[in-house]
Amino acid sequence: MARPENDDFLRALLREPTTRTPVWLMRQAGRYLPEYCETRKRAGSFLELCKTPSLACEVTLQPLARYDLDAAILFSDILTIPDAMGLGLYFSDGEGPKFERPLREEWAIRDLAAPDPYDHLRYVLDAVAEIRRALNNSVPLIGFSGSPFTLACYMVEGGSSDDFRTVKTMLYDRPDLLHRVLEVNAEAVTRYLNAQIECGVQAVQIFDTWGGALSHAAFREFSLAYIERVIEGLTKTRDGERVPCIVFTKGGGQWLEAIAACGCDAVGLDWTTHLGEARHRVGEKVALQGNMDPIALFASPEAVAREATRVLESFGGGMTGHVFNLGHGIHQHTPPDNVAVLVETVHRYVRK
Ligand code: 1CP
Repeated sequence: MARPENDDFLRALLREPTTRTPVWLMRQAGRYLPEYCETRKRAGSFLELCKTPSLACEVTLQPLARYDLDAAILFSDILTIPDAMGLGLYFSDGEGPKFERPLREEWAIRDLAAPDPYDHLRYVLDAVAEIRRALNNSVPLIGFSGSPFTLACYMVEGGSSDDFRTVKTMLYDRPDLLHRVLEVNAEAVTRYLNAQIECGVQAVQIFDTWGGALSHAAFREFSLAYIERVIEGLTKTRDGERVPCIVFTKGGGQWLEAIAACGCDAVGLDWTTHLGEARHRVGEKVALQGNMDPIALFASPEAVAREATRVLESFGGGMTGHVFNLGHGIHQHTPPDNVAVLVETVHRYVRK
């Protein structure tokens, strides 16, 4: 299988020259798009949307129909893995994701097992195949998973949390139990990403959304070590092409060198790190992805263009290896027209 017609995103991840800076946006399909809200209503719920491949395919393509984006990202959620493990994922209105059976008891942790993605997560793999057919090799498709630790946060807390009190208490009181959860999660994530790769995704991103909530010492032991283990087990090439892996740890800027050494091809950065300084810190080791503050998209179109240009300039000239993105997912109340301004600004920019 040849590379897609527009392969700027893959080229940038591999630090090959590109004609323009490629751009995609974390959570680019979602509630800020009226057409997404319409499809979600038709699906009945967010989970039904995820579990119906034709609808997941439809919403994956929606942002690409509106904007000249350089990659598509599979429409799904990181919580499909714990759902497949039997924790009972549900969404209560306005409260975000929840689990019917959070992982608290020692016996439940001993019983936890990595699901077979071809069985319990078949709907995700079917969506991948359908999206690849629909994209018709125009742009690459990104697959993803949560990091073992970020998944454990939701599994042990039973939902979102402000302070991660339950999972961190386990970390300090019973590190053996948390390590056991993380081992199973690492196995589950590895199998899941490899299945996505086998079914057609051309790059993968590991979302370590909550790694930045850990102490300096705990980050390596409880998050990065398991990301490393996942990457070790990943399929590196498919049909003769490298399948690049991006690691995004929100709040991970201070650990950049360590993250860059975990075996990934690119590191995603939030908006608190200077791209040019990050580039000097990692040298030729990895590409960088990021890192505009998603809230900047609420400002005037002129301010959006100015901020995007500032981010592009901060990466610096004379080097390849920048994928433009936001520093975290796009906010649900973002004005859609400002996203068009952002994408055009990035594509028109000529690197000095
Ligand atoms: O009501 C709705 O429509 C649900 C909102 C929603 C959407 C659009 C959720 C629930 N998940 C998603 C899709 C999603 N989630 C995607 C695909 C969309 C795309 O990128 O185009 C991806 C990549 C995710 C990943 C995800 N889910 C993360 C990691 C990324 C991040 O933003 O940090 C996390 C932490 C989740 C958990 C989750 N799922 C949904 C919500 C609202 C949350 C966050 C809960 C929290 O704040 O703790």
